[in-house]
Amino acid sequence: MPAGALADRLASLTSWHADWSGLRVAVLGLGVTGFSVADTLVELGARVLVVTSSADDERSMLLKVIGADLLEQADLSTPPVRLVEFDPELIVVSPGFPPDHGLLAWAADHGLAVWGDVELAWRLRDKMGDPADWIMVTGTNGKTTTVQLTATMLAASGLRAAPCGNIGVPVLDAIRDPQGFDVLVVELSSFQLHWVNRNPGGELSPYSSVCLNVADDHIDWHGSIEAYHAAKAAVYENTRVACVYNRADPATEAMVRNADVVEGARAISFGLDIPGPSDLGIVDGILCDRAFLEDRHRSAIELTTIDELDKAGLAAPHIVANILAASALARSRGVDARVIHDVLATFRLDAHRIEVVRVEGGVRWIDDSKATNPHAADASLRAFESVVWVAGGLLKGTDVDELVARHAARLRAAILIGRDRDALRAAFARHAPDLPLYEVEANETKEVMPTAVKLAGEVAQAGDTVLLAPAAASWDQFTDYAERGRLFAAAVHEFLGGEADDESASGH
Ligand code: UMA
Repeated sequence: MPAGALADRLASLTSWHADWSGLRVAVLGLGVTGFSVADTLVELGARVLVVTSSADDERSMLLKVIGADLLEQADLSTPPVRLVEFDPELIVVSPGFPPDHGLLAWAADHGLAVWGDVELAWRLRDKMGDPADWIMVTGTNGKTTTVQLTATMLAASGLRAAPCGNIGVPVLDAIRDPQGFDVLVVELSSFQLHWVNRNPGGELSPYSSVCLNVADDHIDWHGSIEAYHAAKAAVYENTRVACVYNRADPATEAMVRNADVVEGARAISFGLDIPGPSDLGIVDGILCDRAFLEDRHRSAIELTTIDELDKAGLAAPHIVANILAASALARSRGVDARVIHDVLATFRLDAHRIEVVRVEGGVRWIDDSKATNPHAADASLRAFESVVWVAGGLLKGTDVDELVARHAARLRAAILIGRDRDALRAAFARHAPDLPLYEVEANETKEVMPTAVKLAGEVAQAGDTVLLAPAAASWDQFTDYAERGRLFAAAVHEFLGGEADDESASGH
């Protein structure tokens, strides 16, 4: 097909009911995303070749069953002959592929269109009839908690709502769900946002959107902090109703200011201080909405109180910020303040997010394995006064110097695990040369946590918190942050023996 005709065809593919038949699509990656893309496109009648450096047996087998082809080759730095011969008309890329990947460079050289799975899902969102509204959530930290809170609030108000995206459920699975939804709350990573709004016909237009915060993360993938910020900013483009931003993080406000939004969309801020009109915030320990009510210049609606959140283990400042953001999103879609109040009374954080593992002899053992970058570890450290800090892993190009400088005074000791420890060691030498610093040399995954916990247990004193908040990704030593957290908790119980003497303690 001539290039112009192909471009026209791709631009016209904006519906499940369009003609996708025979379209030759190379799908990059065979994780949850790649499989959902291949499965969808085969159902639509496209010809699909999945290209991946590795594939698990089950997905490879399922691909055969559905009728897609698989090209598995460890080194994909240059395009395999079979891919070139397949002569794809479109590439759909999984989020894990960095933009400078050899296959993407090849696609760019040949003028091939590249879509992410999120763009494909957007184009196909009318499968079950009236498309769901999309509420889009990004940010360096707090995405998953905010997405879960928002979806729970929407569902509690009677809407058919589901969380999806980076949270672990590909958006394509959500849009193909036979029951259909009124609202999808879509968690978007910077990897996914990098690929949106690049192709005619595929521009996303969220109902409401939020970037919770931006701090250094994934710089190795994006190539620079500027590119990472630019990807995050895309969340606000074409928003229809509310662009929610963090007034403590001016970068998020700037993103809203610079975004091209639909006429009538409002900018709504959240923060832990007193809210102005069009804001959500806190007055005398009461979480208030001054955005979604008639008389917002003179009054406010109460959502809940810090005391009530404390009872539910939700009072750490960064969690309160997530709650305000989620409330803004839910309120933008008409959820009653009373419903939000009731959801917050029973909501519980997921595992490995400032989770209390044990309180014994006055020492709290906390698993915040989900703190996979310095910004998350910063929020975590702020919630405690005297800390034995277990840190380290893969730093992904981020800078830990400021983090160490800021929190050195609250540390009793630090215990380093993981690969990228030079930067941490150097930061401690600069900012806390007298702090006891222990290094866990264990190479075996199962040795790491027992050694770290033993060192922590020996140095911790009554009143201290032993905090696993690594400021780093886990993949050098563990399958993921969940495994890292589980092994930490298991080591704590093993080290302390017996039953907890105070299970009721709250984390912060
Ligand atoms: N692959 C290659 N070459 C590469 C990279 C990957 O061949 O250079 C192949 C792998 O061999 C494998 C597949 O691609 O076959 C994996 O694809 P993927 O890494 O995109 O992972 P998925 O299983 O599709 O999961 C992705 C997200 N993963 C990443 O962004 C790395 C999941 O987020 C997300 O839940 C899922 O899509 C559904 O949307 C995970 C994550 O770690 C939880 N996200 C990062 C974060 O939250 O910080 C961004």
